[in-house]
Amino acid sequence: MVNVIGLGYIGLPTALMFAAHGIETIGTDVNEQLIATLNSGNTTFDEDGMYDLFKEAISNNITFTTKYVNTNTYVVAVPTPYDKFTKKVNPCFVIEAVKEIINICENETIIIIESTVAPGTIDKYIRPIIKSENVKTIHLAHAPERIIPGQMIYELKNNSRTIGVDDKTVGEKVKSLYSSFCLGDIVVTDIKIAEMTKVIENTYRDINIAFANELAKICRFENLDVYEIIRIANMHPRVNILQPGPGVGGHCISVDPWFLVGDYPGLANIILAARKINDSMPVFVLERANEIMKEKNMKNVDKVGLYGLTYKENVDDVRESPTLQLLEAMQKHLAIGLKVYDPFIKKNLVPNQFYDLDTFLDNVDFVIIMVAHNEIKENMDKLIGKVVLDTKNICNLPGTYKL
Ligand code: SAJ
Repeated sequence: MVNVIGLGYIGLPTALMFAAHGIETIGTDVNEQLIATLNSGNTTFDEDGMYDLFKEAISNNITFTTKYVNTNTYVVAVPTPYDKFTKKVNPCFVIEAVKEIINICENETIIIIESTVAPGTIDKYIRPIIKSENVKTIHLAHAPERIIPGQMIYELKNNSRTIGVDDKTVGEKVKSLYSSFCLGDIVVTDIKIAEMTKVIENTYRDINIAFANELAKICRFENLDVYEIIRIANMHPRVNILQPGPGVGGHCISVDPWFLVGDYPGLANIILAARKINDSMPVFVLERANEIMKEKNMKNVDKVGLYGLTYKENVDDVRESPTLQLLEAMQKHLAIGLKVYDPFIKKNLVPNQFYDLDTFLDNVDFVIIMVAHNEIKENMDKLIGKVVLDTKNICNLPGTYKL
């Protein structure tokens, strides 16, 4: 039996996968409301294929509870909150979860940590807790997730995975557990390598996005079309440039590289430069918007609207989102009255937020597309007659401004 601790974006689909593939699974979360929702037959967020997977897991008797259960295999997928000022991740919830597990688990237990942690965290914070346990034998494993929001269920099944362990036999056991649903290669290595690999995967992507963003700035200076340049360059067999955008958000790519900058100051130079470039993009959008307003002789910020609040298209996650970063930068300039709308955000998060596309558009003359949600792609005609700054290169209406 496996007890999955933490039923958020990673823990829930992982628990459902285990259960749907015949592993006896109990999902645990401290959030009573979340457990009540799951027990009432509803999922707590939406992803392609999620509901079908949920139904399969239910028919295989998955259980959801607020309590930790007595067993010998645990998967810890609790949040690792990030402090944007210190640039450090706080492993407190992982530590708490491991302590709770130690109290209740059987002898010869495996604790698999899926939560992303800074390299070295397991040695520094988790091993000492395990060592303090002198009655039971407990093994640690690190199995960092790799799934991308928007395609989580598909990637959970098809991506390859890394399993970090101290001992090969434990590695084989963990590998066989994940093989229940994972069709990709499963590499068994040691814990520190697994920690570092996870962080550098996201850092690699951050650096490559930063390159695209820097190109966008250079091309703006030269008045060249960056998208056309990237399209042509990518026809070279060994070139694959990513897309520029209004910034990098999410809890992973904009966060993990800072662990390396923090731990290896003086060595992590490209990594730091990339972070700075990506973090500068919301202000670059703001400057671009100011230029356009001057050109159009628009003085009223009240008539400007940001389309999109989430960190990327077709998800409902706003963590570290470029739009929130832009709004934060704007507050410093006391520009009040800017309108905001996102079809995925139904809760009030920011001032002047709208909940319906038509009403939002009725209230603005200048639309800044920050997120390439399908909704706006399917309703481009509604932008006719507006001034548009398209930071995602999705709008082909004549006169559209780009990054
Ligand atoms: N972005 C660009 N240009 C691009 C691609 C992305 O500006 O060409 C922006 C997005 O708009 C978004 C940010 O980057 O703001 C990150 O989005 P993403 O789709 O690249 O990645 P995430 O954060 O949703 O998921 C990443 C993935 N990591 C890698 O691709 C190396 C995923 O596989 C990880 O599981 C996830 O981080 C995680 O949880 O660590």
